[in-house]
Amino acid sequence: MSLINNAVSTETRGDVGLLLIDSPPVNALSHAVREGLVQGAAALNDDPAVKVIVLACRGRTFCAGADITEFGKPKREPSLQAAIAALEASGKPIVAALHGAALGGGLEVALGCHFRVAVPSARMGLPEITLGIFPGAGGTQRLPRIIGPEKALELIMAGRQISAREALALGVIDEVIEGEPIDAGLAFAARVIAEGRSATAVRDRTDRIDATRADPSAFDGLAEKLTRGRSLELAPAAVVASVRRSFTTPIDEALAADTAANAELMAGSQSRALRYLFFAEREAAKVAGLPAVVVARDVKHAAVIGAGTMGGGIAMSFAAAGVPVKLIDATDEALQRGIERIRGNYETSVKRGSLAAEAMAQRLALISGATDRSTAAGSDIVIEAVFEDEALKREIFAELERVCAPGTILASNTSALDVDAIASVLERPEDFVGMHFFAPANVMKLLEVVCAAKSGPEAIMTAMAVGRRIGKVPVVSGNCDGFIGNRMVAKRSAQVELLLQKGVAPQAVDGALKAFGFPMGPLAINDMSGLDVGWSIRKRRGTPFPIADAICERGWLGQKTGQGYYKYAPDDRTPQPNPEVEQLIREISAQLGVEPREISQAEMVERMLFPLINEGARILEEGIAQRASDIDLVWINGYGWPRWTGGPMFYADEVGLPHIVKRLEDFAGDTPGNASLKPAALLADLAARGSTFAEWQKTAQAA
Ligand code: T1G
Repeated sequence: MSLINNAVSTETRGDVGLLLIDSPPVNALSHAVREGLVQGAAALNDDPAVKVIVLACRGRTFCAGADITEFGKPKREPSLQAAIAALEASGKPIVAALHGAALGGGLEVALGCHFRVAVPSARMGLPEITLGIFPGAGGTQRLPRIIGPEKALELIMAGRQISAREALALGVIDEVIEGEPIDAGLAFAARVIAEGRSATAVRDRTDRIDATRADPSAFDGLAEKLTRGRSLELAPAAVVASVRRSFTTPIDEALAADTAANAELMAGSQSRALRYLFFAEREAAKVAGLPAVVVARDVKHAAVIGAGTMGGGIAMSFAAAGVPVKLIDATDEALQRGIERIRGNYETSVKRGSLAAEAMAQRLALISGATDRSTAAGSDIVIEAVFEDEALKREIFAELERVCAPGTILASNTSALDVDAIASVLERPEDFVGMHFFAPANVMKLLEVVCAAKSGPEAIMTAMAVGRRIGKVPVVSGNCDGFIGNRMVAKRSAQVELLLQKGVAPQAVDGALKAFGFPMGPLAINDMSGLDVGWSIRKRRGTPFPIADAICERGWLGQKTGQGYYKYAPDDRTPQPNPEVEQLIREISAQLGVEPREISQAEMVERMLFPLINEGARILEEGIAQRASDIDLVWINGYGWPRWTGGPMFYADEVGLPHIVKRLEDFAGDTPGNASLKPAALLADLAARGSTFAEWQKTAQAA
């Protein structure tokens, strides 16, 4: 073996040369790897004994793509495009032998090789769009040349990963190989030599793009469909433009255009935000302050208490991850209703084509039902999801503790109660933790793992691990009213009510946040969830909202009653303007003596978002959230905050904290006595020092 550098080596095995990347953890295409590929390929080309070259990787995966930590830093040659061009120009055919994940630049490297083979467990994809960029190292030019522009566009726009089997069917790879990937790659190379197989470089193929070049109408239609509703994001349009170049523009010209377009995206704030979130998700898995060697408990069986919408959604999440789950409700009737609701949800998915009929059967088989809580014994985790009644929850946990063995994780899905009060009935509070799912629980990715004062490290780590296993993004939260997300949303709700009082129509309020990138406005969401939910909380807290309360008093509770802030036609969930509500708003504003005035969309956005960011700062001060980036994940995964703006705290840094402080002070001026508009000490301090939440987080982590 001869080392090219610390990341790449070469070897010869008879007449096959091996070009090997070994750069843990994921063989990302750092400068050393790129340079090693160019020099290694040249060395093996110079070796007269070598007829065919195998490119493979050591460790758990082929190559996870460009090194994301190098983005935004000065570029060093060879670029990834240049390294791939060197492989493609190799006089001796190169076989890429894939295992683990071949993603982004990793797959682009493989597309520059002359043959691609993969072990059955390998996955491949071009996920760049999730980072706000596109596969600019030739992925948008070469993939269309082997699978056609339409299929390539679909994969790249979705950033979807495919299995080796699907890759073979599409023509992305030449063969699925069995066994240890390097050996199997070498064996394939030996056959290439024995059979005298020749290969055409992908760049020279036109057979799969000719049809689209002659008639691009199918491509155009698909592009229109896939970019619909995504006009605020920069990357989707850039993907379309680049894939279009694959059949309209000579490849070298297209590659040069790709470099320029991608550099612009990479330097922009959307890509910066999306890269930040990539690392934020990995960071969130780490829980500060726990002993170094905490091991999550193994979860083989789960139980959910309460077969309502929430409990059913949680059970569906476990079933989707292949974990057997028992759904428990007090009466047979409630249980059957719950199971029927689950079946109905699955049937809708099958009808829509998003779930295979066999998968539905498999998932239903994993969900069993019971009416006796003692049958939760034997589960490794029990999640309580009954309605918000503290006495009932205490009774349930006292019983669960009696019937379940020590070490069983006992979790509450409460969103509104004090987790310490619930845990106070337990003899083993260390096994207890809050697990706050978001509706619909089978779809929404956010999971707040709420630590009660006595929650043990293992309970916390198990909740985090099981959350990830069932496809959620778990974020640790301390115990406070509303935890992270709902505590912040309450500040936005108060401002929404004030905007209505100032005479802004519901559709204008919602329109402002939709223009910012939220998929739905807060009032349409309230109508969907039912306005009585917030009404009862306000009554309990003694915090009336004159307009919201007046709407509820008239029995207009949202979609379920045919009207709320909006009107709904029968069997139609589209919000329509509601003249009666607009009239009511005018009357109440007049009673309150509020002078109606025009408020720009930009001001509405600031009025709704800055107080929520301010509350985020308090949440950080109090240690309720571990880090600013955790708050961002809460909003992105649970509240529809547009990913490409990075979440509230990242966005605040981008806007500039001094501006936020100033605007909060302006708003406090027209609503005197509103304590939540007073800048949080942390926000005021960072703004005064010209600092950011990101810097604060870095310092806090270093300490
Ligand atoms: N660059 C740098 N670090 C990376 C990385 C990457 N591409 N991928 C992963 N890591 C780090 C990660 O932060 C973590 O670090 C550790 O590796 C293990 O990752 C021109 C420009 C490969 C499926 O988007 O999807 O190519 O936290 O915890 O669950 O077209 O990592 O341990 O310190 O996720 O086994 C496109 C990103 C790049 C793939 C493995 N590529 N990676 O998952 O481990 S853009 C991607 C993944 C591009 C070109 C463009 C996953 C994985 P730490 P992990 P895992």
